[in-house]
Amino acid sequence: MQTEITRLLGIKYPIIQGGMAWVAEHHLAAAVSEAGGLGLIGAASAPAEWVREQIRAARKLTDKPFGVNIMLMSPYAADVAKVIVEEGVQVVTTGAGSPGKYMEMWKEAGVKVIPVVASVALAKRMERAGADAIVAEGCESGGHVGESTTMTLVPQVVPVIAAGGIGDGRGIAAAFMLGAKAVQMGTAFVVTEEAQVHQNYKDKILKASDIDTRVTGRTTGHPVRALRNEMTKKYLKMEQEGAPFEELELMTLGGLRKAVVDGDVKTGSVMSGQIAGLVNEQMSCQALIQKLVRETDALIGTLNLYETEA
Ligand code: TUI
Repeated sequence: MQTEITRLLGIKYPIIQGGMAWVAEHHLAAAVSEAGGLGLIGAASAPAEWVREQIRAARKLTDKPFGVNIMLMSPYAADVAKVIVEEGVQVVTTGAGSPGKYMEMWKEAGVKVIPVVASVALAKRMERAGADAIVAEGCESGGHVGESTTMTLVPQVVPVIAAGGIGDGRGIAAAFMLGAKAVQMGTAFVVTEEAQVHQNYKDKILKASDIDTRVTGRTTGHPVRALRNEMTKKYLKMEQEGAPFEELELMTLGGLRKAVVDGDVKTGSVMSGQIAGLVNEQMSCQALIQKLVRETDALIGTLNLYETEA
């Protein structure tokens, strides 16, 4: 399954783990990289020194490449951007904004830059700015989402890393048919054994059906997809009634920690993609990646979709 993305990143399989806030810490990232994918540490809204410690801890668990995801709305984004260079991280992915102002520093340091985008326009801008690759993320994803679906977005950005709504080998094969050269998956990795996520959170994903996610914050400019619960119900009601922006924001941002760490899946924010309905089994990262590779290969292994000529 070698593609231009596996070669760029020096990984065995074209499978990248999403840089999920509170979820993507060093145990998960190292396990995914050890299993042949690309693990990511999600810097989210954490201080730069926490990110530095996470990078060093991941290095103790794997000598394979892993990356860091920067959430650009974080107040610490600029400091984290520097830590990435100082610690010699090979790959950075970015979310929730445009990484333009850090691009030069990273490129100079030889860091591979992969912005996550939700629109064709931003993908083109990032390509012009010197991005090494792009993740096109459809609105089936969990967390912060855009408007376009994976099915419509991916073929307009190729070659690309596809994200949003991918949960098994059929999804990966479909993404490759659309012109993707790798995939990024989040929800499927949340329920793995190595993910340091409260069991209540994992159980909610494992039990979810196809229609169980809601998007809050469409009116605040920060639409976030999460599994429906007391919080999403209250949020959507308050949003309809025109509650102030700050009050609404606090419910999702602070709520994610509550759900992931404390296991409060009633009033916390259980961010998840729509594919939760298909994610029904808890296993190790190694077992998951092996299953994905087997399934994908059985569907498209003979089609020669992996390699692209220059
Ligand atoms: O970033 C994500 N997903 C996320 S970030 C996150 S933390 C958070 N939690 C609550 C509210 C807000 C953030 C949870 N999930 N995915 C990548 C992604 N980036 N999807 C869409 C975008 C995006 C959005 C706007 C990229 C750029 C952008 O604006 C760019 C510009 O023009 O400045």
